[in-house]
Amino acid sequence: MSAQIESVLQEGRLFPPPKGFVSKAAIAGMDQYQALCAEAEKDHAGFWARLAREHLVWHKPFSRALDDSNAPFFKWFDDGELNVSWNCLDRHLGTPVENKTAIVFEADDGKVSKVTYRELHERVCRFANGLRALGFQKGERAIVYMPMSVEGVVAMQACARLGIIHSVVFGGFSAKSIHERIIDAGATLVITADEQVRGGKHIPLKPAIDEAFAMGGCDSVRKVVVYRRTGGDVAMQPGRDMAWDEVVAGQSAQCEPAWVGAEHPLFILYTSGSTGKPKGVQHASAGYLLMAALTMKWTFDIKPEDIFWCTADIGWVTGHTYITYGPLACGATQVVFEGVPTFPHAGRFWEMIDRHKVSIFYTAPTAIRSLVKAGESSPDHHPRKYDLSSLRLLGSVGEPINPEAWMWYYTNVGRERCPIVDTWWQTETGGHMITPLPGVHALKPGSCTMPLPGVAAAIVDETGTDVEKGKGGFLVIKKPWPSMIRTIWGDPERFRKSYYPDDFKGRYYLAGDGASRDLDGYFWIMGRIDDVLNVSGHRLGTMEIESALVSNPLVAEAAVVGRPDDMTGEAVVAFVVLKQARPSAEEAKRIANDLRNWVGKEIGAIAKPKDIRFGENLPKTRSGKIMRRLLRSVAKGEEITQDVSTLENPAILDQLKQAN
Ligand code: 6R9
Repeated sequence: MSAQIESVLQEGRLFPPPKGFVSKAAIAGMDQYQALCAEAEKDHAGFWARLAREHLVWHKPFSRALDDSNAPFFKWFDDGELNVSWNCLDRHLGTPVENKTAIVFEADDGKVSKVTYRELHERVCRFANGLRALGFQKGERAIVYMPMSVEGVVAMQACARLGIIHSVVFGGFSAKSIHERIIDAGATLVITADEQVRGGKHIPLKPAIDEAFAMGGCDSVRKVVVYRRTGGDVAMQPGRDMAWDEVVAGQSAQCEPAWVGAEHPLFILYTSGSTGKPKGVQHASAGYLLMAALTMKWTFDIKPEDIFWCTADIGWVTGHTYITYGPLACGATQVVFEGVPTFPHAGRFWEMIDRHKVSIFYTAPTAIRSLVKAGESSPDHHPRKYDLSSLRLLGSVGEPINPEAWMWYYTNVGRERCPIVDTWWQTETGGHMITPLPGVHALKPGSCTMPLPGVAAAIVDETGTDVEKGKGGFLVIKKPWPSMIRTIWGDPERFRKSYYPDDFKGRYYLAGDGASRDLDGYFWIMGRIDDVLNVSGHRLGTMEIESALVSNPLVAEAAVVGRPDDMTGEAVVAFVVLKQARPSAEEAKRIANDLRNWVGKEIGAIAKPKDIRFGENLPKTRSGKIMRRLLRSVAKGEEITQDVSTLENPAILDQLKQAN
């Protein structure tokens, strides 16, 4: 890691906030930022309590901010009551926001439709009433497997309105992944669509649900609601499956929300960890919503006239916080996009920014990298060909952004006028944690700069002691914060072990990222320190992919590592030992292809290994541990300079070096 740290710490370019920005920003200048930090430092719980009173509307006020009596199972604003959907919709009724556009939806084929806050409220109420009429109530779990659509947002908001805990499964995940999540969450309801449309192609969704049911054990589910996106031909099982239109038919446009305690779980979102099984990250209602609303104001400086566009999918946490909840809680107008950045051409994003006069644009480094390539190779679709003068702020999320991609984004998209907020956060943190504030921080390409006020981020060594500036270490958060993960659904012990491990005496939240601070106190994120890969901004556990591979009848053993990749950040490389003798080159190609598709079916297309190598064995220590460090070097094509004296079977390395 140290070579990496050295190279980024040499980044000397500095971009101060534009003058006009500072005076109008929600946090206007370094003095205000420091004053907020000092307020939090003085009274951490009191600071968050003040913000929770100012930014949320409570049905019943809370009397206590933080309950840390059962740490690390922290509770925030525990005796207060509210409803998250009420805070996103009803609070705007009777205000000028009521008739404002909430969502500008652009379909894959370019068709645009708009929904005002009043209309969105009506649609959420009708759907919630329909679910209520079917007997669904507070505390039940719903799997949402939906395309990017207004209905996807409506489904999530309707669940929140009734206190039903949603668990959105990304539309790219396989039937097997849905099956696992239905069972782990004990879901009673599934909300899906016939098909999704991306890049001009129809991709089936409902058939994946049927396939999941066919695997057995999904008896907890009482209803599957199917939204008709394309009218594609899908099987409907009488009694169990019901059309969306049927659910809302005849329902009232008013729906009394279920008032819930602040700590009532709002959602579960599965994410990859160090072991084979994805973790159901559980979030609470009030604390989560507070951070969603607050960071819209602090980080994105959202103003009534802004047009906000977050390009994430609602299947990831970014889509939860910065599509379904944050923008609505702030009464903002946002763009929701069904399709992909390169269809029908590589200028789609820039064309849409121009068409909808987007002023705040939030995307991922992987999308930027692919558009750099596309724009350079097809000059007609380069961002400079479009009118991007509506933009005033850019954002990045999901993985470290390399300084070259940052400069391209800053120059070609932001035209050197727009600050870039490089927001570091995680599924577990609920909202931004370390990020520039556009009216405060001078930017350094590749650095997420400084923690938000009230976020006690630090870098420590393995004993939990702060490291000196300029040195690398573990990124931790030393104090609880309102939008933090509450537990892993059904597995509190795994929560404690994963995030508050005994190594740090259980004191600090361990993020799982390596990081360093430079002499100015800026944070630089170096990537995961655990067995989690970041492929195109998506988290994938190496163990998860290994389990998928070994479940194939041909495979005896598998080890998966990451390799740096220009386009996807990291690429998946799998080392596989087959049960049969080592295959011929020809056969190896075919089996590698079959195994790729197998992983696609087991987890989802994003997890398919880019490179599969076969060997008679894997490099192991005499005690039988796979030497992953070595495999990482082999995957990168590096000379092996590590000590191999503990290696049981050194000859194996030569076999594994041969790519297929
Ligand atoms: C929001 C989200 C979390 C992991 C995180 C880190 C990486 C996210 C980043 C970043 C550097 C940034 N990550 N944002 N690394 N700079 N601005 O992506 O959540 O899918 O849970 O991933 O992504 O490694 O630990 P999630």
